[in-house]
Amino acid sequence: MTHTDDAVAPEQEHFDALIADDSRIEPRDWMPEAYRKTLTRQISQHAHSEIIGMQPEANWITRAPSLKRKSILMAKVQDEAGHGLYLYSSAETLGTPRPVLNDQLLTGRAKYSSIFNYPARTWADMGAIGWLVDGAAICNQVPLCRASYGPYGRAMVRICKEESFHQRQGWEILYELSHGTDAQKKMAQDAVDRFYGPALQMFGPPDADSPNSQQSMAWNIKRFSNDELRQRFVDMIVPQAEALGLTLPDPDLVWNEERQHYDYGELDWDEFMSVIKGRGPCSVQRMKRRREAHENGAWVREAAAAYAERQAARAAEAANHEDHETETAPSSQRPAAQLIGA
Ligand code: FAQ
Repeated sequence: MTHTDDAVAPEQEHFDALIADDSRIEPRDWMPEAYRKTLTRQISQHAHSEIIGMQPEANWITRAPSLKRKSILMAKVQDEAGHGLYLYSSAETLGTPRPVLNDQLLTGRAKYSSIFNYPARTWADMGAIGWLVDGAAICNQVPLCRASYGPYGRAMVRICKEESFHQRQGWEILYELSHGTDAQKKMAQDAVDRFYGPALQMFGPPDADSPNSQQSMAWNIKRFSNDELRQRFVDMIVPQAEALGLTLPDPDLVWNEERQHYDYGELDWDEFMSVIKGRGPCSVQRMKRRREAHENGAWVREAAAAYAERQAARAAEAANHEDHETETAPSSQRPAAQLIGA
């Protein structure tokens, strides 16, 4: 079917009406190619972030200070793997198979969150990651539960519930340390000092330098701009830092009575750009580890594929056998549907 230039195709009209109505787009609905592409990009990069994001914390599983801490951290890292899987599944419903998405990550064509290119140096970093990184993730992701694309929004509901637990466990680690010995308090403060700026950068570049935001907001994928969410996060963590007895490393952080928000200092956007281009402190190490893990997992994928193939062959054989039996059975034993030719 062709359409004149000024006529809106009926499928586009239907899509626009769903968006205007704040309804959901589902995988079988028609959608503009640019919408599909933007979602595939955002959801898959989010999935890659969850998978790469397992590394800084996984490094601390063997060094956790107690059995209880070890099992909590292990559960958290497993949750991140689960988030990656829901998100890859959600991205696949848009038509790009997972091996292709994975290849985009392994060949460096797809991004993952800047935050995971920073090292986790001490046990207190597990606290700072939980409190600040998961805290920023929640701030950013709660609005995504209402994303216009159904499978993404639904995946985010479950992810956000788990992220809330993650943030609480980070807070609790920092609380214990900040109320412990002088050395423990110093370790907690040092972790917060290192993670504060990078956590604020997780929300993406300032609005004026965010090429995707406007269109993503018009499509009800993003509900708030990068700066709006960053501000919400700063307003949330200032009183939390006070409750922890820790400070945030920003001399320009001050309550603005007029705006009813905290003002905060300029972030290092040159560093951010350098990190997202693959030049972060741990970028090379993170990608190397991911490629190794992928190679080491080849036998699992092969075994799973062989098993699925065998199951499918067995199912086909059983179906053939059943057809043969029903065809040769006396009519009194054949299923009713077959007798009436349905
Ligand atoms: N890092 O135009 P915008 C987590 C890229 S999960 C790297 O503003 P957009 C859980 C952006 O992709 C954390 N790249 O882009 C956890 C774009 O490049 P492209 C991940 C970034 O998409 C906790 C370019 O810059 N969360 O933490 C970043 O409208 C603990 C221009 O930017 C999500 O992915 C960045 N920080 O907004 C796991 C949430 N920011 O693709 C383990 C879903 C921007 O055109 C342990 N995603 N870029 O080449 C989003 O909400 C959005 O995609 C934004 C970026 C807000 C991240």
